[in-house]
Amino acid sequence: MRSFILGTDWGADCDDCVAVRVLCRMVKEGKAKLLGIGINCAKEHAYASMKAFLGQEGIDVPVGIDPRSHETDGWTWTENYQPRLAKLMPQLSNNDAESAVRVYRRAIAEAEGKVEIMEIGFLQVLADFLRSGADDISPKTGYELCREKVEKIWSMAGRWDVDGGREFNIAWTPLSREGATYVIEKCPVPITFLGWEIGDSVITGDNLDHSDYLWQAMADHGYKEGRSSWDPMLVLLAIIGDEKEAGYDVVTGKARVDKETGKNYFRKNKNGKHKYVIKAKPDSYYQNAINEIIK
Ligand SMILES: [Ca+2]
Repeated sequence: MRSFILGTDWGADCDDCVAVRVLCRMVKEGKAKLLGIGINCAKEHAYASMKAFLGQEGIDVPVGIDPRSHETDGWTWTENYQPRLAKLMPQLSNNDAESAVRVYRRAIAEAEGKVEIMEIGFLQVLADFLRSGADDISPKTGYELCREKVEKIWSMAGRWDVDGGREFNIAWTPLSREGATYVIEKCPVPITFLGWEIGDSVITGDNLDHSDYLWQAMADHGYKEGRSSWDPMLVLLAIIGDEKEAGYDVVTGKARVDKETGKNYFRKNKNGKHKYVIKAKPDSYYQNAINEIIK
């Protein structure tokens, strides 16, 4: 069975909740193994609310946070779905969480086989993992661990239907821009991107029972009628593990980010390490697939 790590900006939007539901259901059905989660958006209740959500799903995995990400420029940290979830785990706070980089390092170092990484948030933790040095977990650097043990990275990031697209996960903060630039330049393994333009018009979660805590989380975030599916589409694509089989065409080449503006660019090259996907099916195809899993 293929093994995964999830990176998420848990709390920035509620499609991450839908994505975590998809992932947990796939794990429970024996279609994927989840080794750990790294939160790269450390709102006050990030750790407790994630542990509570996973607990409701019946999943127990290591969860780390990026402690630098609790404040970002230009962002109003409004209340969202996290305080309600965190009440289920009142004994936990962000201080109880390990750093997300350590969660990544341990999961990858200890994995028996190859690991795949799903990133549905900012890329700064992955960048810090690549830059990490030897420690008590492993004598290898993050770059070495990645090259030897990571099969592939699946990333919901970028906007690829226009040249110079600008998207939240890459462009939002100096930290995210630097992280994305570093990962895209330096990461030694293939990356498939699912861009903003793919998930925006695919609405999911509109079929949930109102007694479902996933629906409550979406409602608490302001999306009672469903939300765009950037993150659950990325997770489902990664678990299927083949872009064509998942209903996408691919463009292959080399991605690039302008660190100052956060704009992303792509140069086609059939030997390139990067891919971005284009929908080969109508929106209802992806919508139905996700809604069927999460209901
Ligand atoms: Ca996200």
